[in-house]
Amino acid sequence: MSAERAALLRRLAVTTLQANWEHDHTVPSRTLYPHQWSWDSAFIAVGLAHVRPDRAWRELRTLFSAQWADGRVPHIVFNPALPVGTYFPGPVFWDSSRAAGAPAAATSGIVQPPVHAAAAWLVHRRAPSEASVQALRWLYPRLVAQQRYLTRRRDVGGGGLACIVHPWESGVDNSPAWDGPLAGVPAEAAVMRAYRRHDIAHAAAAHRPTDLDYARYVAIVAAYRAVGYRDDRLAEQPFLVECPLVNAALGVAEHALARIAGVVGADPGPHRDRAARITEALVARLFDPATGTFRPRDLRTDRLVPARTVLGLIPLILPDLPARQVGAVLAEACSPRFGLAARMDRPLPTHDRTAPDFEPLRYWRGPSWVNIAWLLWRGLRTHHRPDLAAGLRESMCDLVARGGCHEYFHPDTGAGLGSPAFSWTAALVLDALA
Ligand code: 9YW
Repeated sequence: MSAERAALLRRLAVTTLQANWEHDHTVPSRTLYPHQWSWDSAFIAVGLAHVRPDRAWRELRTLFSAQWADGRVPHIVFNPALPVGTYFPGPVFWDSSRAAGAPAAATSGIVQPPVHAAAAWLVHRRAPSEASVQALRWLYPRLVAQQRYLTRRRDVGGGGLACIVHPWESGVDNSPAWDGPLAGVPAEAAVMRAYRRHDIAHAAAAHRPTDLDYARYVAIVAAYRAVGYRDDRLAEQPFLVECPLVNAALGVAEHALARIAGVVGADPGPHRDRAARITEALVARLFDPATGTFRPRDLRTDRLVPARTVLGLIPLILPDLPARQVGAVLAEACSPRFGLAARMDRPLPTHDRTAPDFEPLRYWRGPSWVNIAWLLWRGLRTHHRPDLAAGLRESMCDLVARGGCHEYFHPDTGAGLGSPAFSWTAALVLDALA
C-alpha cells in the first residue's frame, strides 16, 4: 500500500474512533451497538494506544469497573443515559442487578473471549509511561480474577479448558460451529414475535442470525438468568461448548499476565505454568488428529463439532503451540477452505468457503471480519511466517481502504457490509498500519 493511501486510511480510522467515543468508552457502532461490548473494548484499546493511550486505558478501566464479584467481565455494559429499549436484549431482559455479585452498572450476565490481558500488554508496550504502569497495576488483579473465573467456574468438562454457555460468549454468534450444539435447545421462531429485534431494524435481515437462532439465544439466556447466572449447576445449561478461540485467548492471556506481572512486581511463574497447561489442554481436547483441525467440543455429547470454521485457525495465537499443530493450522489456513497466501486473491472468510452452508452475506457464516484476520495476523508473526502475515495484512488493509471501516466484508467481492463505521475495524487497521 502506498504511503499516501496508508495516511488516508489512518485518518479514516482515527475519525471513526473519535466519532464512536462516548464519554468513558467507545461504542462498537452508533446505530447497531450503542453500549459497551467487552471484546470490542479490548480491540479498540489496541487501536487507541496508537493515538490516544489515555483513552485506551479509560476504555479498559470502564469495562473492568463493571466486573462481577466472581471475576466475570460482562459482555455488555449498558449506558444508563440511553432510554430502556434502545437495544434488545437490554438491561430489563438481562435483569442482572438481582443476581449475586452483580456490579452497580447494568450489565449482561455472560462473557466474551478474554482478549483483554493481551490488549493491555499491547497498549503498554506501544505507549509505555508512568500512567501505563499505574493502569497495569489497577488492571492486574482484575485480569487475574477474570482468568480465575474462567478457569475455575467454567471448567465443566474437567479437562482444564473454559466452556461457554451461550454462542454470544464466543463473539461469533451465529457461526456454523454452533449449529449442532444449538439444535438441542428447545425454541420456536414464533417466540421472537414476543420481542422486537433491534438488530434487524438497523441491518438487513438476510445478513443477520435468523429468528430461530434468536429464539434459541433468548431461551439460553432465560435458563441462565433463572439460576441467577450462577455457575454451580452449569452442567444443566442447554448449551455448553469448549471453543478454540475462547481457550486460545485464555492461554494468550496468561502469557500476557506473565509479562504484566514483571512490570507490576508480581510473580510471572504461575502465569507461565497456567499458560502451558491451557495449551496442552487445548491440544488434548480440541485438536482432531484425523482431520488435523481444531474444533469446538460440545460438552453435551462430548464430541467435536463437524463444521470447519475459522475458529479452528485461532490457536495459532498461542506462542507455545507445538510445531505439529502449527503445521496443521497453516495447512488448513492455506487450503482452498480459507485461501491464506502471501498474495491473497480474496479476503479471509469466517467459514470454510467450500462448505455447502457457507453464506457470503450472513454475519459469522462466511463474511470476512477484521478482528479475526488481525488475530491470525498476530499468530502468523508469532510463528515466524512474515510472508503469510504480510499477505493477510495487505488483504485486511485493502478491504478497509476500498470499503471503509465496515463491520464485515463480502468474502468474495470485498464489499463493505453491516455498520459502515465500526470501531474495532478502525482500531485494528490502525494497529496493522503501525
Ligand atoms: C449481536 C458488538 C457485538 C460483538 C459481537 C458481534 C455482535 C451482538 O456485535 O454481537 O447483536 O449480535 O457478534 O462479536 O461483540 O460489536
